Amino acid sequence: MAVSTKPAREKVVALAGGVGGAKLAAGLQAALPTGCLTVIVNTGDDFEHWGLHVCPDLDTVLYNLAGLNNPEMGWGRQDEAWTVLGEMERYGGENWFRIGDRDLALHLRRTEWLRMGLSLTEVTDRLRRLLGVPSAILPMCNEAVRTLVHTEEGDMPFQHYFVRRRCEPSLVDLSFVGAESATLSPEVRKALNSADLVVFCPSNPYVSIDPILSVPGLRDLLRHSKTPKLAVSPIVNGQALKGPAAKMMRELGEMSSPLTVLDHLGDVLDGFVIDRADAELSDAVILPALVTGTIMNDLPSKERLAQDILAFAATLRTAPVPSAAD
Ligand code: FO1
Repeated sequence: MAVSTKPAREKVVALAGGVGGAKLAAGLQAALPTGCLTVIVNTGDDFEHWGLHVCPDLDTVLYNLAGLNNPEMGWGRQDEAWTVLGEMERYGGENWFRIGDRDLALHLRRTEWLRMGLSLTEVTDRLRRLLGVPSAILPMCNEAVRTLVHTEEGDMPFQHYFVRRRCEPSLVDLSFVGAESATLSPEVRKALNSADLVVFCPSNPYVSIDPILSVPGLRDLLRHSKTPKLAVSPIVNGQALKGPAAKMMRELGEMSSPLTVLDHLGDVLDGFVIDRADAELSDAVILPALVTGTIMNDLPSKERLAQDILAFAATLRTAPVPSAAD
């Protein structure tokens, strides 16, 4: 009889932004029994383009968990075609944000369902079922929360800063417009309340994780929960695994280091995962630390990191609770 290497049916919630978050989510999905993973995804990057409701991080997670992601670009669909983008250029349509033909079908359907009155949570669940994804994917909330980037050149909506301006303008601050009126959806609340482990994926702390934590009640729920919560550093050897996190840290006057990530998120964490390249920092990590390989190039490396994280979390559960005198 074959012996399963998959762990017991513990429920894991992953908090994720785009590419780095989606990679670890795929590893967790592979490492866990079917249906045990819920991914709560940043929607601060969402915007309207060509009249369509675009949710870049939700789609990056969706495509990764469906095995349909484009590994070269990091975002969008594999085997993509660009006929519509070319035709849009012919008609003077905006072409700085590239929506491929296959991806376009998803955007049309999502926009149609939202206009019919479905919530973003319901639409996302329909899409993931249609793509055969066994894990739950939840937007951080149903209301519009939009990341606004304050730069030395003025304020910019997130995608204008990130894609149109290639993150070139120097960052001054960020705000999450609409966050004060957002609410915890019943699905997000239930997932967090019933989780056996919460994993902060190696996503940008400022523009992927902070918007999620900006949903009123979410940070407090995590802070007061007894469930182990750990984060994987998106900074390795002073560089971001992907995207502008290291540049942003420097522009905000911080060191581009895993310790800056820890400092930023530490109040909600019980453990921290850093790469072997940063092993010498482990003594400076004030929480229980796991030093392991965090670079994910293929499914085996994603699944290996997920297994390391699950084993580390088990040690956090059995560790004696420090007394106030410690
Ligand atoms: N990122 C780019 O750098 N250029 C693009 O043209 C682009 C198009 C795009 C279309 C659909 C989608 O879901 C994502 C897309 N992204 C693109 C990625 C995305 O905007 C960013 O990676 C995230 O918002 C940051 O996580």
